[in-house]
Amino acid sequence: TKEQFITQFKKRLSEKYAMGVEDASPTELYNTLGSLMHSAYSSDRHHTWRQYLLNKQKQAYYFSIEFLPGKLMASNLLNMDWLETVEEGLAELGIDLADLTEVEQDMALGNGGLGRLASCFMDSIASCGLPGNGNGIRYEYGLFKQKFIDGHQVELPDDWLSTGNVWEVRKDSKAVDVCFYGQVHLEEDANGKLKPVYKNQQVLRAVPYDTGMIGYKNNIVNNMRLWSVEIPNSEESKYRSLEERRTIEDLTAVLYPDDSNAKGQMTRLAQEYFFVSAGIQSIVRYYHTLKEPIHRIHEYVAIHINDTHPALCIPEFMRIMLDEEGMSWEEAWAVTLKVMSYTNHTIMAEAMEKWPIDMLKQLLPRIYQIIEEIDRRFVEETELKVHDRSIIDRTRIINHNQVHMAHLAIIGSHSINGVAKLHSELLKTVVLHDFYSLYPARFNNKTNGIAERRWLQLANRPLSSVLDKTIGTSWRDNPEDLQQLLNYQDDQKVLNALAAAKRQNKENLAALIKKTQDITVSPDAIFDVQIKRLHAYKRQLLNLMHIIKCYQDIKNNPDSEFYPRVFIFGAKAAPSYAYAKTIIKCINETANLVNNDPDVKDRLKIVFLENYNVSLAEVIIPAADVSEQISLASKEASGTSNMKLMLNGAVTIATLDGANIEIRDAVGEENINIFGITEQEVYDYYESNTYSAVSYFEKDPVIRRVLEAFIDGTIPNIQSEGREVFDSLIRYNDEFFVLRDFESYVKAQEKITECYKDKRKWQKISLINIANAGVFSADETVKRYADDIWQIEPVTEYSSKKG
Ligand code: H2P
Repeated sequence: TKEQFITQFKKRLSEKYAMGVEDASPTELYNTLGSLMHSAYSSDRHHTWRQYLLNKQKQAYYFSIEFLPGKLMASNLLNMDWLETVEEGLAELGIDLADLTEVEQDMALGNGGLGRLASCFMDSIASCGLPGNGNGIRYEYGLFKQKFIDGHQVELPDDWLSTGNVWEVRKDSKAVDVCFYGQVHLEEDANGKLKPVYKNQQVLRAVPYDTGMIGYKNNIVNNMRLWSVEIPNSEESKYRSLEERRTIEDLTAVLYPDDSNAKGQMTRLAQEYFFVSAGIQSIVRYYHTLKEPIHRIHEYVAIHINDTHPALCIPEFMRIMLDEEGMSWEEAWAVTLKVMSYTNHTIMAEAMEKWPIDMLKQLLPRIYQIIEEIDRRFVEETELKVHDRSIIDRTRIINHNQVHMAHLAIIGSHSINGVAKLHSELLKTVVLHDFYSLYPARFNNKTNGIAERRWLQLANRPLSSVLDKTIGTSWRDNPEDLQQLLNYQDDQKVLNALAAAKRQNKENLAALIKKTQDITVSPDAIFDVQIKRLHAYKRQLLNLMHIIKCYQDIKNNPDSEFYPRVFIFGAKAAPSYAYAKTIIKCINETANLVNNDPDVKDRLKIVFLENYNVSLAEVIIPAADVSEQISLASKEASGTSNMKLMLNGAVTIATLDGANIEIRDAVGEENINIFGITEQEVYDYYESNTYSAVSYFEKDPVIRRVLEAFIDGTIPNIQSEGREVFDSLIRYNDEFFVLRDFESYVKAQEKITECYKDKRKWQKISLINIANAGVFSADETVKRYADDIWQIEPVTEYSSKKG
């Protein structure tokens, strides 16, 4: 109860800081609340773990190089069912919970959709009562903090642990050794079995930090285990200087070390092996406590390889089965295949990791031997199956002096899934077609989903309360119940209430924009939002070109009618991705020009919010009117901001790409704005080689005028950047068909403005989007993973067994 909470809170504050509420700072109050919550859910964590153990329940382990949970306090409170009590209790003490949650630093151990998906899955897995855990790296520094200086992106370190982390628990007793380098050869042991003998290995200690993943009001607390590197006591004397020690500690210092040089690449590869090896060792150690024979491990353990970064799970698991558990190759391979599954998240070639053989051999000699043997057997087996030998060259793991991680992941997994229907289809028909012809049964689709608790219940409380009043509260447990809102699509009272909630969120964002960027925007304007990693294929440039066109229209005809719009961007560019940084600079300089031009009369505003992250997304998304999902068809595997924005009532403008197609199917053609060429047309262009960007430049005066603004001084301070963009389109033939889609994009944008003017029509479309977003709940997605891929089952009768 509220009273109990107040008593406990004061007691804890006094014990921890010897203070009363009046004297405590927000940080001290935050830590007090965090520690109180931590003690409360730790017993559930213990019970959950015991229950899995007693039931010998099969568990899934989600291996991911990225996790992007954002802040945990509010979402933990919600899931513990403490939110209202704590809010009210604190209010009684004169404390605003929002001031405390502000204190928490975003846990940003990821850079985009991939890591955020992993965290949505953690929330959903626990909320569905499923036995599933995360396994990753505890980076000392999260994704860089983005600053804009003179319009350029500057990267500052994200020292997120500097203020402590109330959620994690260091588990020294669960540390394991991970070995690198050295030499290895195989020797026969007394039983005639070949065993590896190592020399000169570097031994490092992997220490786990566990964070409870709390299920929604179900007392289930799973685990996200993140590994940190240390020098083992036995090795201390080898690293005497601070510098030597630092090189070791660097292993888990940063996410995505700069891999433009060999040292950075080596660190990256070492990171991948580090968390894979530590994770698998701890899984196998736990398995032994079940006292089941090792050849049945697949009945108790499922390991998921999230993108290619953890693909070394396959040879590492083989190593342990062969060298430590004494299995034959055939036995070990049979269980490995049953344990492993792999998700592909992109068709962009750059993300299909390949490692030079020499590097792998040097860093991980035994693992390389195992990969060689997997490859040799794959070739041998495939030769018997296929007539066309070229297929072997295209699919084998080791080729042209490189190790292909995606090939390794596919060959060693029983399931390979894409993340939206179109994406999974393209994997089968184009990108991984050869593999599909070899292993058709392994391929399947699992369309991404989002944790609607965070993205609606927590992020958008005004809308949540309208929903409660209109359709009751069942949607909070079962997002599909949002469908009931469809009964109110012509109810002006409900439409008004939804519009008022949107207004409140827009005012909130406008205040944030004023505070952080000192730009005044009017909540009466259309808030048009594009938030995602900065990447050429995601085409922030197409958005910018449209903005420039709007600006030029206003300049040519200052008194013409122009419906006010605020274009809002949030995006980080990878530090070594020069072109993405160029686009940032161009957007920022255009913003400077447009926002300060008196002719514009505030009808057009551009806001590029610095340091886009989960917390910022939680403010932007509820306030959005328009959701920009404008990647070149075929290139965006799924997208998840598209789902979050729709859920919050934004109307989508989209190409037929990724999950946009499924959003269209859910809301109907009339309630989404589709434009641009299809994936088939994209492939036709590739095949016929007939795309000519310059012809659009020559034919279309609007395109010409917009592009000239990049190089003729119209947009100041972008002499080199403007030229670079211009050249990418005209000299290098516009890799992502921006000019091809420009005209239809502009038309779709004009349609949006017309529609927005008709308030009632817009509100109805917005309602239809909210009502149909339930199908994108990550709860449903993880249930499909659980049933089809991992074969894990929810805890049964947990509460009754508890205690
Ligand atoms: C990626 C894909 C997205 C997908 C996401 C999760 C790699 O994320 O590109 O299309 O939705 O994984 O599966 P992102 O681009 O946001 O970094």
